[in-house]
Amino acid sequence: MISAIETILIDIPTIRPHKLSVATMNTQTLVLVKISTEDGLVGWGEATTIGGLKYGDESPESVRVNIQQHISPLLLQQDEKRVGGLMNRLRKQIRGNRFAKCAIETALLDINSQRLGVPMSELLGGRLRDSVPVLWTLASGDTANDIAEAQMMLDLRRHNSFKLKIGLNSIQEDVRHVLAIKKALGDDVSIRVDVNQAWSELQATTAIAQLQDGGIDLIEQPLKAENRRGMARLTERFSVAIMADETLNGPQDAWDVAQQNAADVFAVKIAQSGGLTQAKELATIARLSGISLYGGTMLEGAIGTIASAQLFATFEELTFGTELFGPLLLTQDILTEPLKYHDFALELPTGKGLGLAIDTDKIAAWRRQD
Ligand code: MUC
Ligand code: MG
Repeated sequence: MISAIETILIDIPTIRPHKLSVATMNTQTLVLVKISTEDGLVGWGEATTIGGLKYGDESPESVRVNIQQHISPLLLQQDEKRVGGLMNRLRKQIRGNRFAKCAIETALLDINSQRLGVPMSELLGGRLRDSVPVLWTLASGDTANDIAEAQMMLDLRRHNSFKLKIGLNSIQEDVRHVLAIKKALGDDVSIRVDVNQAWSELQATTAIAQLQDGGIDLIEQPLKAENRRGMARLTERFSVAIMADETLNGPQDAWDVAQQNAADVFAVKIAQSGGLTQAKELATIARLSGISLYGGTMLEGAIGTIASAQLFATFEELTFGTELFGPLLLTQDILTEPLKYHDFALELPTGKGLGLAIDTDKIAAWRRQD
């Protein structure tokens, strides 16, 4: 039986300002959900987002209040083993709140896989790989700093693909910035861009032509999430891969994007999809539609990152790798043993459940007190 559900907020400074077209992040607020059972098991989930309400429509504070006031009463004293039934109940009685639902589902799956003594990936269809490739996002806002940062990551053998956050400056400045980095890092390094919806279709057409000529590998969400017909026109027009991100807020969106040929690649995000099961449905829709996969992030800490990795490890096709570097952007982590990033990849834990060594003392000391 579920005996307690707690939502914990922790504000952690980033290692440097992280500049997106929608927000500059100097701190990240981890939104952690802890579910306890009457027989003493504890499961963790995460509902972290980016930039308060600047990126998504749930804030850390709204997740906490909605879990407390509306979601917990539907779950307390229920059998935690009935994950599908409980999530179905939430989907029927709670509109939206995909991040909150994802955190709850993750914590329930954590408990159930611990009880079975298997890694969470085994409850998600089964692990097909023991690590996932991880890129790094260059978003310092300065070309020379970004090149130095990339060079350091290459030397450390931590990342050999880079995503550049653009859309804040003029098209000319952005294209110059991206192509200077591509030139400095050379042909063997994959460079992608994420525009976070900042361009009009006309701007996108001009910029993508130049980025494609310059050898850029992937263009992420260039247009507004609502403009799928525009995304379809770009996908048709250019050979460089066009990726859908903010437009994918669950399986129905994935289906519509696939039907409209509005992307070559899906960025699958567990929270944006409304949970691990729905994120898996996105991947199935992609597979059946000939769309490639990329494992996305909301720059979560260790819990959301490893929950995502547990799912992405069940994907046979993961052509564009993942961006599960969230914990590396933070100055502190909540584990007693750090995650294993090496050889341009994140190693999947082999332990039961999420497989993380969570430091509850740190969480108790750092949690927001209000
Ligand atoms: C996004 O839009 O993909 C992922 C990496 C990063 O730097 O920002 C995010 C969100
Ligand atoms: Mg994105």
